[in-house]
Amino acid sequence: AQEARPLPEYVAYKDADGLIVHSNNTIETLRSAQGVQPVTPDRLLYVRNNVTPPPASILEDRDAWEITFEGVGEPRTLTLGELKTMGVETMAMVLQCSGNGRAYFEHSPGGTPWQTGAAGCVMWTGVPLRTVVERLGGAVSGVRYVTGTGGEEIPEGIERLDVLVERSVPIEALDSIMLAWDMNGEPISLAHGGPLRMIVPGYTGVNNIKYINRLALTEDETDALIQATRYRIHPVGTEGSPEYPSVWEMAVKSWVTGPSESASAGMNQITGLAFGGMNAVESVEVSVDGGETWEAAEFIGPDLGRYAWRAFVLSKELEPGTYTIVSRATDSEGNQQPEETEPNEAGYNHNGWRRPGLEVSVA
Ligand code: MSS
Repeated sequence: AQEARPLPEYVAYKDADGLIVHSNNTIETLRSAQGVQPVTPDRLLYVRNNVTPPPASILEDRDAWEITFEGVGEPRTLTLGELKTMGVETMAMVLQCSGNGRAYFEHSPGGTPWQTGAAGCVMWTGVPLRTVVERLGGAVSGVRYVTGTGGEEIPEGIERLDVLVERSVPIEALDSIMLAWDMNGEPISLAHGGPLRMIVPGYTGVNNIKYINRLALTEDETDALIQATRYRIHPVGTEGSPEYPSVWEMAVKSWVTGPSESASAGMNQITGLAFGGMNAVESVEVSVDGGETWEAAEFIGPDLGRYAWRAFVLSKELEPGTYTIVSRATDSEGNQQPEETEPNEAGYNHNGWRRPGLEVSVA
């Protein structure tokens, strides 16, 4: 077996026993550690950085952090301290990497082979973007996107647009976007984007720009490659380009978190997590025979709203034998997880129910 990699310095406080370290910038949560937790604590939350995070010194004086607003009536730069005076709200949201579940695509896409752990449910506190935009004179006419820019320093000699973490999302998201400074009731850690992060509820991880220092309402999508060619849904064997859909809205999804490989005969609690992406999750079914027959699971724990996930359980007697346990969720609009996800070259947006199934032997 491959030796487990140690946690990198900037996330040394995290819980190594509940995490899989793929690389310094890609760390996922073990399913068993996700369990039935309605909110994922920082110490277990997955990490994905496309470039090296900024130095921790950016957190020394959080309220002095500056963000420039463009594409509004009165463009200007505001400090985080000023943003905090404008409004405050708290929202729970599933933060999920676009590549979560990539390991389940049969064509072995390049990139981190995330299983179910590049996802967490997080409470964000911050100011609604709508409030800030209104204070700055409203959106100028003709804008179609909200474009956020990450505050990482781009090293000399590297083409800026090749590595810049800058994403554009459709202007419709303006009404739900939050500029957040707290995560789970604490100032956001460096790993997760402090001092200030753009939160786009229902959208995949990459759209949630950490260390945001510029927010522009724009007519066009950014030319940064992370938008133009990467994070696009395109057929296997093709190159990404702006003609293909971007990874934006998340779809309904669920997976089982326990029991893991082995269990004892008798009563068992089959647990998991389910969310609807853009819509609330409505119901979940569990199958212990690989999808031949299904039984309704029950939600447990609090309902933290449309963009949050919910834990579920099916209490079930299991005789000795081998079981293939899978779950299948349905959202409030009646959308149900497919059995398989249509393959796409880079392995994004996996939400098929079959492949994340658990083989459990009961003795
Ligand atoms: N932001 C910034 N600034 N940078 C980077 O790198 N990344 C992305 C987001 N944001 C980045 C950002 C991604 S890609 C993801 S997932 C996310 O983030 C993650 O988060 P956390 O907190 O978990 O780490 Mo995929 O779709």
